[in-house]
Amino acid sequence: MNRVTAFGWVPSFAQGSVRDLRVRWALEEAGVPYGDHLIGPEDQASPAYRALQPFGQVPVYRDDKVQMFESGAIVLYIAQTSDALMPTDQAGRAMVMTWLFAASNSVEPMVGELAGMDLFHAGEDWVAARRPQVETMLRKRLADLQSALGERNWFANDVFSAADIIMTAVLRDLRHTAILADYPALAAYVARCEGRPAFRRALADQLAPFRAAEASQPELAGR
Ligand SMILES: N[C@@H](CCC(=O)N[C@@H](CS)C(=O)NCC(=O)O)C(=O)O
Repeated sequence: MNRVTAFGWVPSFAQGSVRDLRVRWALEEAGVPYGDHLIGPEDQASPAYRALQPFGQVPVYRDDKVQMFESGAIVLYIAQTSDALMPTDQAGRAMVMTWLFAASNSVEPMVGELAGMDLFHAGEDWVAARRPQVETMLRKRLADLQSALGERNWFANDVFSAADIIMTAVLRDLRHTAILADYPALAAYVARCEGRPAFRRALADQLAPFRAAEASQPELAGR
């Protein structure tokens, strides 16, 4: 059985953003059955888990051939086994890899810096000084990204691919802000991706254990 590690519970700000979502979504799009292995802080710290994921993070992915960490690499690996996520021609595959790395390396660092300030350091003095600069740089990057998308529906080859999984996951990390509304083509793109049945199933499967944990431990709800 293919297996993905995920957390048994996370605080509400992280629910729907934990990176096992990317892998679940890729597997759903590819039609690959899988199970999840839910972990908590003790597992994260254990030598056995560190042997699988050196930083104690999720996701880890295992199937009968490979054992991997890093969500982008895992999604790329799954894509290489499924033409639902990557075309078969070399030029098309190169474009998927290009946009997947663009999401991770050219968009995510700015989104991550902004989200990190908002979610972990809100109200701190240094954030008041730094956040406007980060938002300005991010908005420039989003404007360029929107121009690059142009009239197309999807980033690589104008066909849904693994690149759209990573790009959407990155852009969704702005949903605590109204920024994306200023880039209507990107907002519509994210909505289009979130409307895919595979995304909905993946999200529901990530959230289900959180709801179960909150039902059995009501003190967790709303945290
Ligand atoms: N670059 C890694 C990052 C993984 C990551 O940041 N995972 C987070 C959840 S989204 C995590 O496990 N955080 C807990 C921690 O760092 O202790 C990937 O994409 O897989």
